[in-house]
Order: sequence, then C-alpha cells, then structure tokens
Amino acid sequence: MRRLWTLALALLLGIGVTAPAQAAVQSRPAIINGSPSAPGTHGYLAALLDTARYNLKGTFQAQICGGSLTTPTTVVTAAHCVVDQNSGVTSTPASLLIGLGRSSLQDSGMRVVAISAIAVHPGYSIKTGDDDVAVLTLVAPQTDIATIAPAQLTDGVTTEAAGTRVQVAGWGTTSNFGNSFPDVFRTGDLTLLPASACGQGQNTVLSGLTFLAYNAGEANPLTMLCAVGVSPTGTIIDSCRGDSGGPLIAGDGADARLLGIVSWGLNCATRHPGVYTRVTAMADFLKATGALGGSAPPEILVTPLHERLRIQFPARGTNLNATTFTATLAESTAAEPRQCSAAPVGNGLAASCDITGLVNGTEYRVTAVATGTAGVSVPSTVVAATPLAVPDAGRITGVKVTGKRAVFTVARSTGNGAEITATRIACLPLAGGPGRSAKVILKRATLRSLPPASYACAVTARSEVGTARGAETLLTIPG
Ligand code: 4AZ
Repeated sequence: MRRLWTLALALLLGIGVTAPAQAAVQSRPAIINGSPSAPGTHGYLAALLDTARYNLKGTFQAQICGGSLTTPTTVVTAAHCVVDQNSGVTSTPASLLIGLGRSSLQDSGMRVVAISAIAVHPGYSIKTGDDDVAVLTLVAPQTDIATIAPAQLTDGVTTEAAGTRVQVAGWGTTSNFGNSFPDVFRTGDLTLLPASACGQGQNTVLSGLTFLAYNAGEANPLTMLCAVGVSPTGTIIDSCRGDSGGPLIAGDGADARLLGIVSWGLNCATRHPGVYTRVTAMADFLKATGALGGSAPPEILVTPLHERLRIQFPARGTNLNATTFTATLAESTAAEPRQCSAAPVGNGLAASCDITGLVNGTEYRVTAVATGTAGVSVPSTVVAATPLAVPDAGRITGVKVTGKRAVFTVARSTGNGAEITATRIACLPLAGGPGRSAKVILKRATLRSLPPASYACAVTARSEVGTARGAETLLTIPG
C-alpha cells in the first residue's frame, strides 16, 4: 500500500514540469540500479513515517521520506517532506514519526520515535525548491544510534568538487516504471557533477553518457548539488520517489559527511541528474536548529528518591545560552514521554527537577539536553539510577526502665539502599504534649528525666528518601 500512498502524495504535490519541486514528483523510479544496504552500515538513516498510517498499517506502509540522524536528537530531512506542496502548511510534530535503527522497514525491531519540533529552512521555496531542508527534533536523545555530521566547508574533509564519489541511501522505489518499494534500504554510488550542469546549462559526460544540464531558473547551484551514477554495465543510478529527505554521503568512516539531501530531479535514472540540497550552504540553519551538534551537553546529577528521580543541572557545561534543561528517561515512549524540565538558576546553583511516578527498585536511565538560543545541545551522558523505597525505620528490641531513665536497644534499619543519616528513639506521651527523643548511638539510646506518664516510643530513621517511624513500644514511667 506504500505505493498507493506515494502515488497519492505525488498527485497531491502537483504535476507541473516547470518548477523543479513539482517535476521531482513526476519522476518514476527511487534508488534505481543501486544495491541493497551492506549490513551494519548507514545506521544514521532514518525513515520519516506518517503517524496515522503507521498506526493503521505499520512502518513499511507509513514511510514517506528518508532522513539522517545528525545528532542524537536531530533528524535532517528535506523541507518538501514536511511542507504541504499545495497549501505551504508545515506538518505538525504529532503527524510524523521517525523510524530508526533497522535497515528493513518490515523489521518490527525498528525504533519509532516521536518528534517534538519541526523547523523548516526560512528560505525554503515550494516554487524553486531552494533551501530544501528541515530539522526534526526527537522527543528523546537516541544515544545508541550512529549519527552522521553535516558537511561543513571548514571541516577539513569536505569537497564539493565535480567528480567526487558520493553515495545515496534510501527506501525509495527501485523501478523507473512502476512502484517497487524495497523492505531493506538501498544505496547507489554516484558522482558529483559540476555546477555548470546544475543551474548553468552545460551538459556533462560521465562514463560515456551525456547528462542534460539544468538551466538557470531550474536549478540553483548555490543551494543545490547535482549527482548521478553510471553502473559498470552502463545503467543510470539515481534516487527517486521515497528517497527524498535521505542522505547524499561523502567520505567513509569518521570522515563520512552528510553532503546532500535528496531533493528533486526531472524523472529518475534518465539523462537528468538527481538534485540534492547543498548541505554546506545550510550551515546557519543547521546550527540554529541544533542539527550541527557541537553544543556541550548539560552536566547532570541524579539522586534516587522514593518513586522519583531528582535531576540537578549544575549551571555550567553548556555553551549555547541554555534557557531550559530537559531530562528524559531512555525508557520513554512516544505515548508516554517521561521527562522534566528546569530553567537555569543563578551562578553556582543547580537547577533541579523531579521525574515522578516511577517504580521503586527499577533501574531507569536518564539523559538531558540543554535548549537555548543556539538550539539543542547534544545529550548528556546517560546516568542510571534506581528510585528507592523509604527504608523501614528499624525496631526497638528491648527497653529497660530505671526510675525516670529508659535505655532502649535498637535493631537499626539496613537503609534499603538509602543512606540513613540519623536514627533516634522518639517517645510521645499518650495523653498528648511534647515528646522526647534521643539519638541512637551504636545500638542504644537513653532518655533521662522522663516525666511520669505513658509513652508510645518508636525508632525514627531519617534518610535521603524520607523519614520512617517504626512500630511502637509502650513505656510507662511510674509516678
Ligand atoms: C522524489 O520524488 C524524487 N532522481 C527524489 C529524487 C529524484 C527525483 C524525485 C532524483 O522523491
């Protein structure tokens, strides 16, 4: 059914041929003449999912575009994937989901993560296809999934020279004439074409095939890159429907960079090259939305309490003018994001918030991000913590009364994981009035000069989690 969906989408997007963004959807084939992904590669490849469709039909049927995880909290995709091409209205965060961590859309192990914000490049134009980039912020950092850094002209490894070998990856259709969507994403090896072929009207020859240039007014070489591939047998390798938003990758291993974003093309795998958003030209937007990463994460201190975790953010450790700290449980789901937020407080003081409603004795993992004027930081380290039950107080094992003096022997609380900071014997007169108490030293506490009365006495144990009072023992000081 994915084919029906994308067909409907294509119709929705328009059928004109003059504007590139519209021409793109007329195209027939996705990665065409590529290969299935090699296992364990491209871990940052994200599937953009339509929430309503996902709920009805699952991941495969819901996939509408690709994307790239560039930091644990940000997915970079194409603006045209999240902006209605007729109305210009941007999708709501709730209407989209991100699938991560699996090469097959049919794999039930694919992690589906909700989105808290969608930012579309302010220069994005439906008409020209310029600045076709959007950043989706995830509700929780995905620290265990590979990321790919957006290419920057200053990073020492990026080149946009014609002839550079690049790769495109996606779940788009593999067939020019019909819809044949793969379960497992595919990759295609491409070559960057010169700007002269990408908005300056000069055809290029690659591996003996002539590729037809886009003219000025069709493509903008300042915001776009053109790329295409020719296989050893002479077939054309290209991205296509369903690949949009996905990565054009340059370099390998630590040098791998997100160089382009699948954007548009006149058909697919024809003599018209594929067109990609030029990521180096989007640096300001990517920085402002946090997609470049680089902002230091907040430090976090996690204190386990009764059915809650207290998260403290010492007011340092971030370089982006943090206005909010948000701590999130790694176990959060889209339906139940368990998190808390705090605003930074003055110098030297730690902002603090509690994640409540937790189960004592269960281990939770906490990470936090700082949000500020420069976007969202990379996530903090993950801190594991287990909410504690209030420990039992301990109990009185014996009491010896001599005149007005009572000597108690006590079995102390083990603390149940919490540190006991004070243990006392507290006696309250049954008739009311002020009580008396004494510190337990070793296993004994002595109350002296007790006014004659009957008392209910118990051990109290104070811990970081709370104060507990044990079972009562009756005590009578004769008059
Ligand atoms: C699309 O519609 C699309 N051949 C993606 C890439 C290309 C064409 C169309 C490039 O998503």
